Amino acid sequence: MLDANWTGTATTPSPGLYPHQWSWDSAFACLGLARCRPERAERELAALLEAQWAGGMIPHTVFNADLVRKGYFPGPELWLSRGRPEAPRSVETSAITQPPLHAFTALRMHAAASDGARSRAFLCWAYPRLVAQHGYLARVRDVGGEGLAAICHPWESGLDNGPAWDRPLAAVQPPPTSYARPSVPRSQPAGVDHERYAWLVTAYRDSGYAEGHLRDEHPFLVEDPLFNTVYLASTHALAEIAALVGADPAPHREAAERIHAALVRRLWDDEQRCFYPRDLRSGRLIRVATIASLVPLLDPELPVPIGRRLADLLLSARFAGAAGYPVPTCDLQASAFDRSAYWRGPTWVNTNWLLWAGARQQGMDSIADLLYGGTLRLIRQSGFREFFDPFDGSGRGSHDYSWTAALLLDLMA
Ligand code: 9WN
Repeated sequence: MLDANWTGTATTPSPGLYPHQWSWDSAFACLGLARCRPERAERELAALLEAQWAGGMIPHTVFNADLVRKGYFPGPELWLSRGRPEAPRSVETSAITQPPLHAFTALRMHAAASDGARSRAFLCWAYPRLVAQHGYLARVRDVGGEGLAAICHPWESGLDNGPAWDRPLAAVQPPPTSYARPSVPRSQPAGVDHERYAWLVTAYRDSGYAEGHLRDEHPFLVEDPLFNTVYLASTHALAEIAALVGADPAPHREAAERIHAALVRRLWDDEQRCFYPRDLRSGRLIRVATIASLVPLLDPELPVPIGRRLADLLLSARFAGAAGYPVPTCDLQASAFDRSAYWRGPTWVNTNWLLWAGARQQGMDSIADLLYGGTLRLIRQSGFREFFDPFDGSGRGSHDYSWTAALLLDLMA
């Protein structure tokens, strides 16, 4: 299936619904391809890094020129990257990013490589590009000033219509005539506010994708625990890659220390015993427990008492404890929970994988086993679906979804 989804430069997330290259989908695909198709994994990560913008931003979508007419929205006509001096010349891309899992993935690819010399040469090529990606996040996205990277659009979180974005998105008020709904019908996500999504893009685009616009005017700016934990894990990986390619790991270690400290200081709510996103426009935490609240398990420096509280929350009746097919992406007891609505409740394999890697990181073996077994059971029962009902495990969304298959390969390696 992954071979069938290969375009020659990337693994499409799902051939019909998502025909282009996506940033974090490619990272997940590479984790799965690392052992069985190592050269292809390098080609895939290289294709993404070649689409990097001059300031270091890795776009969340790289459009396949042969397929743009297939009608995926948001296509290149929304972003208008072509001809922009800071955008790549060879391909059209989006102008926002996604969770920066790439340095983490590159290190795992190297660890799995049987041809050490080729793999090291790839790391030498990728390292300065990954450094530039992290430099962009530190320079442009640390609007809060304490080390975390802010996202400027729900699409950047990877969890597009997650309930944590409801409140900050409601504060975004597009002018009535700003945008016409696309005529192309989309099966997912259900219930998304396409007007607001598109308006956020056009407001940013009309500023010339200006860094100052993001900092001073952009109406949606949030520090998310999933995005920042992935950023932290990749920063640790960058230190290890630096040592492998003969560069200085010290600045990456310092950056990781700063991100870790800010993650706990700014996003951990000790009273509610939960990580929450922080809305930089209101200055407040967004107190909806979602799967993103649990991802900081991937922080190797997580204080032990916080790790225990996250484990309790994960196993409670709010998440794994009352779902036959864990882990639901939203607190089962939250009013926003919806068992079939994309990122508002269903179980996804990539978030299960992040929690599985986090549980292993914390030495929580029984939780890692639960996530491993539960994920295999879902796929055995329902196939390589995009997402799954957390109560009966039935498949939802598209078929032949790449990261579901790729992460199964990694789990079983
Ligand atoms: C917008 C490709 C992507 C994933 C995201 C998922 C969905 C796009 C969409 O599909 O987002 O980027 O059209 O809804 O939410 O996580 O990367 O699989």
